Amino acid sequence: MSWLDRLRAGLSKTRAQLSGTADLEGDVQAAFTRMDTIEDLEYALIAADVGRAATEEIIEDIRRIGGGNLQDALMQALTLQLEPDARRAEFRKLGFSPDVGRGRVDPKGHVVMVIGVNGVGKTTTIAKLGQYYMERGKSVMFAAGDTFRAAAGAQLGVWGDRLGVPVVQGPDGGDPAAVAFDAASARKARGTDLLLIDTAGRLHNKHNLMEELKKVQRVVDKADPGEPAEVWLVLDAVTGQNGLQQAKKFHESTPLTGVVVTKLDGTAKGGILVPIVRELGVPIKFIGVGEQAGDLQPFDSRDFVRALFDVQLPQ
Ligand SMILES: Nc1nc2c(ncn2[C@@H]2O[C@H](COP(=O)(O)OP(=O)(O)O)[C@@H](O)[C@H]2O)c(=O)[nH]1
Ligand SMILES: [Mg+2]
Repeated sequence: MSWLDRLRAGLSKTRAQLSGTADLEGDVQAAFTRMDTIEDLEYALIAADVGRAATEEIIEDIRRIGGGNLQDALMQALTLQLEPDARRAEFRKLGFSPDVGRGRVDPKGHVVMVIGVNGVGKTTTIAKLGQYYMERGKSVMFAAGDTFRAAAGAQLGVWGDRLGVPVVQGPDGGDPAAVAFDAASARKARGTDLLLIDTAGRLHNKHNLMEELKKVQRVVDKADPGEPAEVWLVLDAVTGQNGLQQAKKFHESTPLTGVVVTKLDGTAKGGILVPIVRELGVPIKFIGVGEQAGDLQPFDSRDFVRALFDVQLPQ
């Protein structure tokens, strides 16, 4: 299966939800004369977790586009919502350029710290990212910074063996900052291109997860000044608005440079990407559409929207 087929398959639940609720076959003018089409569309977007504010803007943008096929207009308006604020304003002013939404996923620097609550897919995503960057010629290391859950280090170790990626481990229950420090020092000494640091998603009450993540960040900066240049939050699309609220808390304490949204294959609420972009103001770097190492796609708003509507992509 090509990456595009995987993406299309992964988004099938959200697609079924949208096209099953709203009739997108007609043209824009007709839709605005028979308001029930627009109401169905609003309902479908909200049911897909796009959110009210974005839904209103989407309808406004479709009105602004003013003619042509309704699905085409919806696709343009949705693509716009998946762009960060500044770019969105620019595109509204200048029109829909063909270059809207091209993803850029090369990390700045050499260290990416991966954070998020338990079960969202952090460890799996690190494995997928390792494969992705190795396929593109980068050397990769992992750090097993989730020392709280006994199985977490072993899980990353298995992925490391499978992919041929060295994994820096600490003792179970040990200090994650110590593992991160050792890994960042080793990465620098070896000149490895990329270190991906796994972290805990939950701790005993007496510890504070947010404080610990900050500490991991500080010691990495001590071992290798300026790193981690990237902090990516992994968010499970199935948790929808809940996940978004958690993401905001993480962002307040450990400013994020990117988001990876996982499990888009398991939900009809793929529209959650819109409030993630709007409310977090952080770019989505990758999306996960399955459990295999290849089920990770760099996020590209245009490809995403086209795959969502099963429209053929140009090469
Ligand atoms: N369907 C699906 N499952 C995923 C995806 N990403 C991760 N998972 C699964 O989610 C579960 C938890 O993943 P894990 O990496 O251990 O989460 P962590 O606790 O955040 O490290 C595992 O069973 C993964 O296989 C995805 O994109 N789609
Ligand atoms: Mg894990």
